[in-house]
Amino acid sequence: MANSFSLEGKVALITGASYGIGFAIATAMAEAGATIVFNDIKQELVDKGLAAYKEKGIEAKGYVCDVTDEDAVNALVAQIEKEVGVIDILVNNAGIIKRIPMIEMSAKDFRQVIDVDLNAPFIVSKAVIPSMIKKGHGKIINICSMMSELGRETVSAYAAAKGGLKMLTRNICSEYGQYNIQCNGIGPGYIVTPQTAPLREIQPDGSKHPFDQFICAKTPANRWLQPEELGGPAVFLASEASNGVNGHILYVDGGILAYIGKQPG
Ligand code: NAP
Ligand code: GCO
Repeated sequence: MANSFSLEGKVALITGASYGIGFAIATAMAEAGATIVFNDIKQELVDKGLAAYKEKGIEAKGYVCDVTDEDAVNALVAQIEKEVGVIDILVNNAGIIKRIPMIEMSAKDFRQVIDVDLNAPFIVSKAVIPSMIKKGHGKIINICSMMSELGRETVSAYAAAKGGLKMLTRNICSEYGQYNIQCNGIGPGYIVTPQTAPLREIQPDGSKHPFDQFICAKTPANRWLQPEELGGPAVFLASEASNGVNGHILYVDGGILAYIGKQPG
């Protein structure tokens, strides 16, 4: 059974993985035996990521690539296949959020979030699937969100993208499952990363950010999750242990979606 969780001999591309959730998932996959390849949008971030992986004893390969640029993504995949090998595991992790009330949000801002969080997973998946078909197997993991299921104020573009990503996950499953390609999602709850730092800022009076208090009250364990807590679920969905799982969104949220929330007082 242990071998079915092994990623030995597998090449994993994790997008936007210089730090944050992508870095944590890549680290876990490396510990399971995968060869790690990642990209980021700026060379300085790729260099920062390479140093961080090296510190953990991981010889990752890093490339500069904007995942919204289809030509750049196709060139990246070709370069990886030439320099490292065919991509067995793709994690569509790169993402942005803009927290703006919908009627104050420009169409440009809305489109930018959709571009990174939904169009890019389409572009990168489209680039890697042909070689997965030729190889006879593949794993695609889309990083979804609580906002794949729930809305909240100021995140209309992000929720629309992550809701769409849930359905793209199901559609890749439907179209390519016949080629032994499994496409699933991970839906993280509220994770301690730079993306959520503004929601956890200590207030001038030294108190916790109201949103921080809100999320703790919505989480049965009364805490935010750490990026490392996504590693095991990601290794599972990247391994042969999950070959029977397809089109599924695995929520790693500490129970938020199951819980009405702690009563005040
Ligand atoms: P993060 O700290 O903001 O990291 C996002 C990464 O994506 C950064 O390395 C960023 O690079 C990269 N990126 C952004 N746009 C890119 C582009 N066009 N091309 C290539 N790379 C790009 O975010 P995170 O918290 O680790 O989140 C990672 C994923 O998990 C995202 O999809 C996010 O929506 C999702 N998620 C996060 C949480 C959470 O609570 N943190 C919960 C659920 C889902 P730059 O630094 O150069 O922008
Ligand atoms: C927000 C947060 C969330 C998290 C995550 C929750 O503003 O509500 O940024 O969107 O990033 O997606 O699963």
